[in-house]
Amino acid sequence: MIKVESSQMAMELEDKYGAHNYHPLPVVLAKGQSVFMWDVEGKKYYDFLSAYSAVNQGHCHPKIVKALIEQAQTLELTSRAFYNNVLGSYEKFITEFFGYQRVLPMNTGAEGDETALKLTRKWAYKVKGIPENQAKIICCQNNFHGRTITVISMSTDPDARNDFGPFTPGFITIPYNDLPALEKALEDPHVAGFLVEPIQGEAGVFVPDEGYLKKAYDLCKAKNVLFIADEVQTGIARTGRLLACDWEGVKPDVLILGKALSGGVCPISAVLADDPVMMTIKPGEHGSTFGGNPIAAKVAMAALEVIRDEKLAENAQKMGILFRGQLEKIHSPLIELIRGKGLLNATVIKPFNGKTAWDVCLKMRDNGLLAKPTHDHIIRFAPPLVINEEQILDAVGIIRRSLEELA
Ligand code: IF1
Repeated sequence: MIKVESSQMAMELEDKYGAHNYHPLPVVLAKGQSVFMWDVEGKKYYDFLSAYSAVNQGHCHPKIVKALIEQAQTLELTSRAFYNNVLGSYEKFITEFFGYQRVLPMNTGAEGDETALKLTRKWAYKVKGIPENQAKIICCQNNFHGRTITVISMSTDPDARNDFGPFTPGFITIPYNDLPALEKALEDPHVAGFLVEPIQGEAGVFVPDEGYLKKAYDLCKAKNVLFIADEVQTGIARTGRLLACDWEGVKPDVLILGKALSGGVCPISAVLADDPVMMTIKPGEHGSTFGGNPIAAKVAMAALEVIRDEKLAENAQKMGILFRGQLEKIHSPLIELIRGKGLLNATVIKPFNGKTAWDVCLKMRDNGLLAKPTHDHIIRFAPPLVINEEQILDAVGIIRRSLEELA
C-alpha cells in the first residue's frame, strides 16, 4: 500500500484512480474528533457539514466507536440466514425509541427509501386493494432520496437523472409545500403513498410552511394513503427535535432513517412501521446481506443512546437559534438570506465582485471551517450536534472574517 504523505498526493491519487463522480473541496482530512477535523498537514477545522448529517454525535464518539470495536471482535456478520444474539435487542430498542411496532434494517439511505417504496406497493395490493401493478406514489419536486435507479426516477434534478433512463414508473410528482397540489393528486384512487422530506436538504435546506406536514398527513389519512417520511437527513435530532415530523406532532406511517443512525461509523439505515404495513412482507420478499448485522445493531443502539443521553435534540435547538441569530448580525453583500431549523441551516449566497459560494467555502477552509456549496449559490451549515456555545461563536467569527475578506 502506498503511503499518502501530503494532501497534494492524496488528491492526485483520487484524481487518477477514482471515478470522477464528485468534485470535492480541496482539503484532505486525516483525523476527526467531536466537532473538529484535521487535514494531512495537521491543520484543524470546524466540521460544518457533519458528513451530510451522519456525524450528528460528533466524530469518533468514544461510546459509538467502543460498540463498533467490541462487536467487530466478537461477531461481525451472520447474514439473515441465521438468527444472531444482537439483532432482536436492537429491534426492541429502536422500535421503542421511535414508537413503532416493527423495524426493517438496511444499510444506506437509498436502500431505506427503496424499502419504503416496496412496502408501500405491497400494502397497496395486499391491504388497500389497488389493482395489480397500478399503485402510484406521490413525490415532490426537488426531492433527494438517493442514487438508485428507482430513487432517481423520482428526481427532478437533471444531473441526477440525465442519461440514466429508462426510469421506474408509478410516481406522481407535485410541487413541495403545496397542499392544493397534494389534495388534487390524492384524488387518484390508485395512490398508495406520499413520500416527503420534512425539510428538503439537497434542495438547499428548504423549510416548508408551518402546518404543511400536519395538513399533508391529514389529507393522506382521509384518502387511506400512507404518509412516508424520509428523515434520513432531518432525523435523529438534527432539526432540534428527535424527528423533524415531531415539530408538527405527525407520526409517519412509514419512517425512513439513515446517516446519524450510525453516528457515521458504518452505513446503517432502517424503515419503521406498524404491523398493517410491515407484516405485508413475507420471508424471501426483501432483504440484504448486511442489513441488521451485529455490528450495525450495536452501533445503532450506542448512537441513539448518545442522542438521548447527551440531549442532542435540545442542544441542536438552542445552538441553532444562537447560530442563526449571530449569522443575521453579519452584514455582507454576499449573504442573501439565512434559513434552517435546529442545526440544519443554509445561507443563500449572492455573487459579489465575481465571488461565489465556492469562493466563500475556500476562504472559510483557509480560516479553519469546512462547509460545502450546493446548487452553486447555497452553503449548508450543519455542524455536529455536540457543538457548544463557545464553539458556535468562534465558528461564526470565522464565517464573518471570511466574508469580510471577500467583499
Ligand atoms: C451524496 C445532498 C445531503 C438524503 C435523503 C436519502 C438519502 C439522502 C433525504 C440517501 C442522502 C446525501 C447523499 C450524498 C449527498 C447527500 C446530501 F447533498 F445530496 F443533499 F445529505 F444533503 N434521503 N443525502 O439526503 O442516503 O444512500 O446516500 O445513504 O453524495 O449522494 P444514502
